[in-house]
This record gives sequence, C-alpha cells and structure tokens, in this order.
Amino acid sequence: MSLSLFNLEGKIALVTGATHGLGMAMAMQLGKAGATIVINGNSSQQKIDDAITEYKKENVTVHGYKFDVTNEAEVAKAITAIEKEVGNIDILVNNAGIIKRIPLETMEVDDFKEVIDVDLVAPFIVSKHVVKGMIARKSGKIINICSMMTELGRNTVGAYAAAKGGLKMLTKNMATEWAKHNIQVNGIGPGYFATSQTAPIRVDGHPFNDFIVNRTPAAKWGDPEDLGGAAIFLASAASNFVNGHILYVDGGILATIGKPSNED
Ligand code: GCO
Repeated sequence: MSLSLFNLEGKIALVTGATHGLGMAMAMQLGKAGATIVINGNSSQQKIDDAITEYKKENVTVHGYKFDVTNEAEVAKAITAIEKEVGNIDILVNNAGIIKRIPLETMEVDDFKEVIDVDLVAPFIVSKHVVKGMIARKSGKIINICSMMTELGRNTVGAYAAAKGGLKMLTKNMATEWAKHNIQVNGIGPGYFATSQTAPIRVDGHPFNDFIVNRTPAAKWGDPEDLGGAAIFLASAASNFVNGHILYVDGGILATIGKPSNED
C-alpha cells in the first residue's frame, strides 16, 4: 500500500463552513495533504479573511468565497466563479451546518425549517452544482459531514437529528446515482468535539460535559485534528471503491450502550 494513495497534490477541495471549527480542521489537513483549499463562509468577509490568514500560516494554498449555501442562485454563481478562477472542484466537503437546541414541542416551524435548510437541503444544492463537472470529468469525491445525531436522538436537537439522519440517506442515494461516474460519495460522522458549536455544553462542571466524557469509551472530547485522517482518506484515491459509507470518528460512542458513571 503506497502512501501516495493519500496524496492530494493537484486536487482542489471546496469545504463549506470552513472559516472555523471542524470545517477548518478538515480543510487544513486536506491542504497539508497537498490540496488547494477553497473555503466558503457566509457570516462576514472579515471572518473569511481571518481564516485565510490562519490557513496561510500553515502554508496551505487557500481561496475564500462568501455565499449562502442555502441559496441556489448564489451557489450556482459561486461554483462557476470558483471553477473559472481557481479550477475544477475535485473534492467537495459539505460541512456547513447549524444547530438549534430547542425542545420539539416548543420549537417554531421556521426554526425547524432553517436547520433542515442548512444541514440537509444545502448539501443537496451545493452537490447538485459541483457534481455536474465531476460527471463530465468522470471523477470526484463528495464528503457529507454527518453527526452522532445521524444515528441517535438527544433532547432538544430534534431538527438537527432529522437533518443529519436525512443526510445519511442523501449520501447513500448520491452514491447510488453517481458511483457509475467514478464519483465516490461518503460521510464522516464526528462524535463530540471541542469546538465553538459545542462550547455551550462543554464548560467544566456542565452536566453534559461529564456525560460525554463518561459516554465516550475514549473518555474525552475529540480534538478537531482527529478528523483530518478520515477526511484525507475519503478525499483521496485510497477510497476509490468506498461508496455510501458513513465513517464515524467518535471515540467509540456508537460502539457501546455506555456504562454507569461509577464504572471505569
Ligand atoms: C449536541 C452537539 C452535537 C455535536 C455533534 C455530535 O448538541 O448534541 O452539538 O450535535 O455537535 O453533532 O456528532
């Protein structure tokens, strides 16, 4: 097995929501494996510019584009611009996502729909516009970022779980329809990672913090860098016969029913 299978030199990877958090961590590792990185953000140009500075500190070749992944017209315009200004997109990581922690019985329909739009509809929209070129070139990699909520429910994250559960089946259907074009579509399911998204439930002494450390066989929150290997694998030639697979990087959470808090 040659390590060159994992080399991404000459490849262009678009990573949505990659100005911070897990998206930045995966994009950084893809860049260090040789890919030219295109990051998307939608909050502010300043946030994109700040992120670009961070990537460049690590000698990653990077470009930034501000567009709303839920807006098909903006996505179409951005993909056209990227492919004209940077080059053909070889790897797409649908990472952009939001979460709203609200009990279902009190959640507003608009809040529910917003989570579905960003976490499920947007990966469809962006993939639909990127896959056109991949089909024409008979080559491509699409990675959808799923979650523990792809497989498990949890109080207050019902909309997010519905979206991430749907994203698993969307991934499998994309694989079904596009594998014949030599396009591999897979997912990564992160466990609980130390990011800004989990910061509110991770503070020392927060009951959820203690719960996750106990519920995770590795007995810790994940470090965002721990996702890099899975991203490189699914973005590289090393996974050319892997289709419709969700690769969980979760410290063992899905492997176990858990244990009493007084057990080692
Ligand atoms: C939560 C967390 C999770 C994690 C991740 C787990 O509120 O339960 O935010 O959603 O972020 O998605 O895989």
